Amino acid sequence: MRTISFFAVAFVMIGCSKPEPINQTHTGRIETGDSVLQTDNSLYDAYPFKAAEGMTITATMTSTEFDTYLHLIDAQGNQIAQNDDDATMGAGPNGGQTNSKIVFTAPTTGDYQIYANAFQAGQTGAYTLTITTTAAAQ
Ligand SMILES: [Ca+2]
Ligand SMILES: [Ca+2]
Repeated sequence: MRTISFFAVAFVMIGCSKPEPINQTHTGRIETGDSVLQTDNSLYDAYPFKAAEGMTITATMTSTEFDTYLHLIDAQGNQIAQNDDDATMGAGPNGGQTNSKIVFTAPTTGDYQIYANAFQAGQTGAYTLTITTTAAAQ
């Protein structure tokens, strides 16, 4: 019985090795105590997810309270995409075009993170983040 259970678990793990597309919406706050970006001391929240090679990763971040910034991080901790302002994402604080969007094709199957970040140190406030992945083209 133990042997059968072991193989059943192994099969499930193999079946999960190719991530399914996701569609996630998060509301959060950039606030004191969040992670600090080493390059400019701005604050961020990290959102881990999985993607398969060839999937399109789309992330959007909007806020009416601060200037948003998005980073896409790979499994090795390298930044592979970033965006400050995307004019299609609507108005941020004071009507400025400060909201962010990343569209990127996953280079490998594995773990990724989106950093939901403020443009400058000291900026805080509420935001909405979406992360979607779409199946790789066949
Ligand atoms: Ca936070
Ligand atoms: Ca921005």
